[in-house]
Amino acid sequence: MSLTPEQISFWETNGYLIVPNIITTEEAETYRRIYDQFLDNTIDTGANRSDLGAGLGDSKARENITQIMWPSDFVPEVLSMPYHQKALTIARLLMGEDIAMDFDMLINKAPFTNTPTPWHQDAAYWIDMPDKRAASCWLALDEATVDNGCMWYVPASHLKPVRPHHFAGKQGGALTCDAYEAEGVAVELPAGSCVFHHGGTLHYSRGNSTGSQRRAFIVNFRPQAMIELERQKGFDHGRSGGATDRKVRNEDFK
Ligand SMILES: O=C(O)CCC(=O)C(=O)O
Repeated sequence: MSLTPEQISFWETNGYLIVPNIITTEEAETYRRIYDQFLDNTIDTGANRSDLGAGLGDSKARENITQIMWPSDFVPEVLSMPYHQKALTIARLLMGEDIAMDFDMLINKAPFTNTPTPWHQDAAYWIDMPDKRAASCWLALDEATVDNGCMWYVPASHLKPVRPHHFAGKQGGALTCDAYEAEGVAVELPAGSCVFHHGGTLHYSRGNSTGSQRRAFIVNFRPQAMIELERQKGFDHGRSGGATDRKVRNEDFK
């Protein structure tokens, strides 16, 4: 994998970057097979599975937005498969050789669940870290469209302070802040393509109003030293306690 200077400059300026075809069509099929074993609970993820859209929708599905933390803890083979390997290579090209995987997660929008992921910046979920380099790679395993919930980004928002966040629902769950589609750009992707976004980049997705799944496999990267700092402070992105890492962290923002 390699990136052009233009791609790196786009990332630095806009806080996101599309990488087409990070995996092949055949590989995407393999990932979808694994993914469906998570969705139908053949692979039981216990407290690592939760509803990111709790209190935000009223779909008949098990969750409004299915979120499964740390799939690679349940299927460690994925760590040596092409997606994690190539995404790490790209993350290092974007941010430096000291970058490592912090965590991975699955976010699925089941058919007709119609629940937007509220506008937020990932940094709002995390403890404050002296080194702010961080990127998530969002891989589409189904074609991602505006109607089934592709990602939207506010370009260059990673260069500005994190906006104040609050819980989107009445009883916790997802965080959100004030932001609007008019500020953003929609990133539609074919299956097998991905988009990287910086930890400070504002993003959101509409609900899935279509009759098929919108499966996304996300891997997050940051400097190894910052991962070690997080773990020292007991912060592991729900590895040990499900979704309990979800807190409003505005007080941490400097
Ligand atoms: O898949 C989504 O709708 C949201 C994903 C997201 O917020 C993220 O990857 O940080």
